[in-house]
Amino acid sequence: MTAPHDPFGHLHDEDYAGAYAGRRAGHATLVSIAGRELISLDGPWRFTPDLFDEGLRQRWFADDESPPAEWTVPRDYDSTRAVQLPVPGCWTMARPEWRFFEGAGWYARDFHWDGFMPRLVLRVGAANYAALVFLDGVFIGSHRGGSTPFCVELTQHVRVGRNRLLIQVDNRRRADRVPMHHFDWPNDGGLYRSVDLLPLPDCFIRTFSVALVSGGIAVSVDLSDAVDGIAQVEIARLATAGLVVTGGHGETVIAAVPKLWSPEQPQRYTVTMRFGADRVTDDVGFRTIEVRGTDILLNGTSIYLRGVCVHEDDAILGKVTNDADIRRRFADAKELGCNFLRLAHYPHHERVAEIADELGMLLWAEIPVYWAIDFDNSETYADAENQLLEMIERDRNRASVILWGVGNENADTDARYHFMSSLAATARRADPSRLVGAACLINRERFAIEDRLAEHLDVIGLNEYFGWYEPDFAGLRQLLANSRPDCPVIVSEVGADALYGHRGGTRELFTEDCQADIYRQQIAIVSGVPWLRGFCAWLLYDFRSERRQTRFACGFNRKGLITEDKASRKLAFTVLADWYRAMTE
Ligand code: GCB
Repeated sequence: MTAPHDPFGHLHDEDYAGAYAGRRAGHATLVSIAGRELISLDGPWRFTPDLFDEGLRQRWFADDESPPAEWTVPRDYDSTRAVQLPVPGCWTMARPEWRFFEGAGWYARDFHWDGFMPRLVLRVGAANYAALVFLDGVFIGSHRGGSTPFCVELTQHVRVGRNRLLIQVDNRRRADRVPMHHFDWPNDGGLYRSVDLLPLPDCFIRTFSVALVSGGIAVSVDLSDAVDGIAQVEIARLATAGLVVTGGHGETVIAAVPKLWSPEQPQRYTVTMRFGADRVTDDVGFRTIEVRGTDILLNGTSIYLRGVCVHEDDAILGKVTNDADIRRRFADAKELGCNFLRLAHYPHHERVAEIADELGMLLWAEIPVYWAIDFDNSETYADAENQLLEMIERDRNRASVILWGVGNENADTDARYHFMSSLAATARRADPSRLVGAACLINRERFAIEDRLAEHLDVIGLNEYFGWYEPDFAGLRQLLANSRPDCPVIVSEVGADALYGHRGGTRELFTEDCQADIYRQQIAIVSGVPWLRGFCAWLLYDFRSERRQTRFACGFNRKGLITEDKASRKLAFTVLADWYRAMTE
């Protein structure tokens, strides 16, 4: 005899989440969308906030959608009555009462599938922070990491006709996450990048890469299944080749001499890869990036990185961005005289690197190994490494990306050393064609740019706030005099807060005058230091930060050179623009 159903069982079940910890999507399940026909699931979804995790405790995802008149037991969830929210979107920006909601949110929508292709994959552009996917009541897969895409295959469960998709997104800040619970940007929740279906043939191209190496262009392909065959590669106007695929993987070097991509001449070639019934295509630039001694060489020529950092933040849309917003970002950076952007502090939208390829801008892309990550925790490491590999997998064909950043301002402990040197080794193994860097802290005892991690990096990032957090510039002079780096150093952050329109003396904190003067003094001290190969202002736009609550900040980090509405430039913008312009004259 089976035990009668206990309607109160879920109230006492604290292991309710265990069943959904597996089937984890990650870098190995990511499918390239380059040039593919996608079925967009963007638009209105039905949203229900779930502060107490009732959705998992009570298995909301298993409910049918019968009308209340047909319910036989009471329910706490009715997706047909939920609030309509746009995807991409952040629930934190949708309603004032959800602004600080940190918990689970359920997104639901139907889609129609007519079965015109044998396989179907769901791709989520980004869900902050963790996600669980359910199709018609069946748990399909999970993901963690708030800024990288993931794919789960629906083929086994999708029906021809109507299907109901539920995605639970959980944005709780936690000590073991990446980033952990303490960071200097907003914690938006939601499906804030596009969600798509990928109709695919029986065997499909999962990923492919193309990169300039000595001797030609290295091409590789990975298929969905461990089959043998020949993939065809075409680099328009340059070369075609057959690629022998064994066990689902193929790689070769094609002898070819492409015109090089650079910020001045962002030359790209259309690369097409075919295998069986599948085809992907992408516009790819070819360039080399390397370090020699303390120099950075782009296409063999020494380059100084005239940079600015930027967050992916909008005072109205939150973490959501779009082409117009991205293009404005690049237009502002170009007017500042930049050839380089640091994408702080997590992977930005994939369109950023695509548009940077098109417009000619160099990028530093990083994962949120930020401040005091749980460096001793192997699960945290696995999460960070997966985010790194997903970012590399997504953007590996982007010429604009020259550096993978593996962390920011992490105290030099043994645990951090092991954690981050492993990340650096992983980045190098996964992608030998780019530089690896991190924004480091300085050795405060010897007051020098020294970090044990440096031996694993190509470039040291130096975050320094002399003039602001450390008012005396003598410290900066001393630091530079004490340091003998044997690899290039980039000032990866420098700046000061200023409220737009607040004017005063050059020592009056939070005035535009003070911010501008700090840049003037910084420039006078750092210019001419031979091993400093770049300067990255913190940062292009003011951004939301609940850590900042003075009368000047009002919930914003005001170190932008431009206001949070991306409209008004502060005095410091011109100071930096003049310096960058003088460098190129
Ligand atoms: C830093 C952090 C950055 C902060 C910035 C600040 O060093 O890397 O994320 O926002 O300082 O404004 O204090």
